[in-house]
Amino acid sequence: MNANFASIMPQVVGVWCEEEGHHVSFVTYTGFENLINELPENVDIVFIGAFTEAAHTAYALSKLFQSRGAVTVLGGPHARCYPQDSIRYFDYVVGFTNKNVILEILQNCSPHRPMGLHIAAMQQPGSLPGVRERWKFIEPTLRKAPFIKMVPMLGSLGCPYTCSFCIDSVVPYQSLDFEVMKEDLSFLLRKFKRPLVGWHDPNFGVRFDDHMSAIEEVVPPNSIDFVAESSLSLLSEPHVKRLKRNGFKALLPGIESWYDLGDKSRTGRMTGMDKVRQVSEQINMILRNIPYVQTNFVLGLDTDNGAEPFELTKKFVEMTPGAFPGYSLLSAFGQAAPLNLELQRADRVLPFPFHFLDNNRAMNVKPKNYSWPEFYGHVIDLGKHTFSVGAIAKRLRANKGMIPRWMNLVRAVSSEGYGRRKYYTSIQRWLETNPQFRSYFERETTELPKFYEDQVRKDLGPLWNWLPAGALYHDPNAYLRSVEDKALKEACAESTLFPEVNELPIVQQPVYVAR
Ligand code: B12
Ligand code: SF4
Repeated sequence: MNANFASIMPQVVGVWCEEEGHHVSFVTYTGFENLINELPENVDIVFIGAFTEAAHTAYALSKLFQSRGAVTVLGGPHARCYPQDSIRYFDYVVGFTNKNVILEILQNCSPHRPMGLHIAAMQQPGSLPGVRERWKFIEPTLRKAPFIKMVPMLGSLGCPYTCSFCIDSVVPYQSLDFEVMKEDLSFLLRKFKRPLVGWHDPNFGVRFDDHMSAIEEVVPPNSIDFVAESSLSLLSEPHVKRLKRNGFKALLPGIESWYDLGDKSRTGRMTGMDKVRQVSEQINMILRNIPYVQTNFVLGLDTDNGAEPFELTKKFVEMTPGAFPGYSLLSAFGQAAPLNLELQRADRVLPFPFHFLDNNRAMNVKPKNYSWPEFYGHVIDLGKHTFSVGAIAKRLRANKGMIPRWMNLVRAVSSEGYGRRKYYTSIQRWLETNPQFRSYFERETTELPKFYEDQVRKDLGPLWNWLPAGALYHDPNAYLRSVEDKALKEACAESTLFPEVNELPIVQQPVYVAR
């Protein structure tokens, strides 16, 4: 499936560069290719889009390309979350990106070392090239997807909700151009017998009627399959029925917690078992209309205490057998969300190497109400319950259609269900038996347990040799420091008493580029 999850923005950057007359080579790394063999030779400038879990791959690639004389640029979730670390390894690191940001870089195109330039647009772009313009980059990516071919589309940016842990909690909601969207859907109907579209909107359907009307204008009922992430507050029965009529086949609503974030699940102040009952009823209603539903939970939020939250999730799994529960461990991705400042102030963020920050392989926030072995004990127990033979069989019986059944079975018995259970069990065992491992988790040492280093080395393969020295380590409080440095500099700007303030490390506020 990995090629189906490729991001939109690298394709957009490709389009913008070509519009400026540049020759573009485009490579999507899905995790399986021999990446070094796929890299183009003789490039002047390289744009890399990376999630934090791919940061080390990106850092190694940057070093490799710089050694060949190229200028390197990092964009994407890692650049947005960890600019302070990324500027050590790239010539440019970008936040919000519009065409002007890219043009500025193309014109400047020079090495900035040892510290790169951090630049950003003031806000999310007002428009982006659609599928038709991105097609020459989408097509080779989908060739890497053997069976299912999902085309990524975007109808909106930002979100009106304010879930404290989310990167979009402070980004205003905006719709993208409905005309471009309609043109793209018509284009896809000419390209495929039955297209499959994955909406990358952070929260699909905020302007529900406008969005659906645009789809209905150009797509004959049920002739494109759609997949979307949406919040329960938007998924009332009439809305769900309209989604069904229009070919929506999979929805991924976030439940997150039984004690918090009631707004997005329309449960208001309702908590505990009452919330479980209401949400379960709603998800079962969705499942009567939409064949595939994944319900997302965040484990380890500060509102969780004791066994109860986990027991409630088990109850939910029993009462909602057709849904596939997706569990994420609470993660503080650098400067993604204001909540992370609080966590860094409380010294609760751990410096796990970026490679493990994918919401699963490491939880980089010290839980407020659990010891580490206790927390992992609950997570393992929940995994055992969710992916027990009985629960899997019940899920398959509750699902309709071959594809949902097959997907749920594969996800349960592969690296996701069984694999994570095994992985968490080994973490718990190490926590109980290896004092150095436990000390790292307790923040008593920053010396990285070999267990982690070995995995990065194995996963990076030949790129390990290009990983810059020290890149396995980062400052988990860099966001806090950048905010405090800035405040200190501003406070002392007029003062001659503190000349040393100008010697402080670079304040990582981006250079903003106008729209
Ligand atoms: C859609 C989405 C997905 C989709 C598509 C993923 C993909 N490859 O794009 C799916 C469902 C597959 C997915 C999966 C995952 N996701 Co996700 N996902 C999102 C979501 C909801 C929207 C991102 C988006 O496309 N926005 C629209 C684009 C246009 O805006 P943007 O991302 O803000 O990008 C701007 C800039 O960063 C920049 N930019 C972006 N990319 C690039 C690239 C270049 C080259 C340049 C120059 C600029 C640039 O330009 C954009 C315009 O300003 C965000 C949450 C959110 N609310 O934003 C999480 C988010 C990005 N996901 C996240 C995570 C952790 C994951 C998973 C690891 C979860 C998991 N355990 O499986 C996987 C990893 C997938 C992977 N490696 O590809 C985290 C990333 C944190 C981080 N620092 O890494 C986020 C931020 C959610 C969170 N926890 O807060 N995800
Ligand atoms: S509803 Fe989703 S996208 Fe919106 S702030 Fe909450 S988690 Fe983020």
